[in-house]
Amino acid sequence: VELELDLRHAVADGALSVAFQPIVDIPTGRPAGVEALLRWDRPLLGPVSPVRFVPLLEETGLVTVVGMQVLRESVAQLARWRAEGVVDETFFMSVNVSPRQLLDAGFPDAVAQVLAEAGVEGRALLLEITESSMVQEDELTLKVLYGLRALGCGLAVDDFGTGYSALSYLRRFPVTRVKVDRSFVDGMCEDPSDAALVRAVEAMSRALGLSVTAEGVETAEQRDALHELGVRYGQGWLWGRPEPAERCAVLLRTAR
Ligand code: G
Ligand code: G
Ligand code: NA
Ligand code: MN
Repeated sequence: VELELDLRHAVADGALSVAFQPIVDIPTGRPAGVEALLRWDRPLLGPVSPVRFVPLLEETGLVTVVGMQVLRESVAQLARWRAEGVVDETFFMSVNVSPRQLLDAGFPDAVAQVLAEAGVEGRALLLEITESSMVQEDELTLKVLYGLRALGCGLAVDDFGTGYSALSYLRRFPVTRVKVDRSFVDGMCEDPSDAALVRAVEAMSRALGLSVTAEGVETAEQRDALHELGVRYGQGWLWGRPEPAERCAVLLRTAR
């Protein structure tokens, strides 16, 4: 309860920030995009994990307001990086979207407005949705997702393989990418069944025309194993941690 109060103040004071983590094209080793990740650093008390405060944002409904702030800030950051020559037009910004945001029929229009304000095309924006957004086979969610696709935005299924994983939703929902959960990447060099799962997700995605990003890549051995399996994109500490925009930009400039 105390945390919730602090969070309300943090939101009101604009005390939440956004960190950026590179998503790398594995064959070339070059950053292809970044994921925007919300951060909350409490004065005196230090950082609070999003695993704790994102659910609070969702329960309180604050996630719709904060979600739009993250989106606006991230798209504006992409426009700045383009203007500064840090990234090119193909570089994408990936932003997390909570199930609740997808139940707002006005969300695609709001996204369109954010993009227009920054002068960024929809195809440069990737929205990460969770499997839980798709278990409720909600007409409204579907309509919103199609609205986002109509803007040119990509749709990635986050933490793929950890949720309900009804594969039929990959057919029903207009997704363009899956993000293989880091628990599978973690074990893939030791546990043959984890490697088999990553291989299967890659093959299935290829057949369906979906891109794949592997999350939580920490070692060169994991990167090489992913490369061998044909996984195109990777994200993880091997290439960079989530960092404030200025620090991330240094990494993007040097890794180009
Ligand atoms: O990397 P990290 O520990 O920061 O992220 C933990 C979780 O918080 C992830 O599942 C991530 O999807 C979620 N998260 C981070 N930023 C956002 C955000 O802006 N919106 C939503 N809805 N979830 C986020
Ligand atoms: O949205 P999502 O649940 O995918 O959020 C990504 C989470 O994974 C964030 O909490 C981020 O800090 C974390 N993360 C990113 N790269 C790595 C990594 O290489 N190792 C570990 N352990 N965590 C990572
Ligand atoms: Na994510
Ligand atoms: Mn994830």
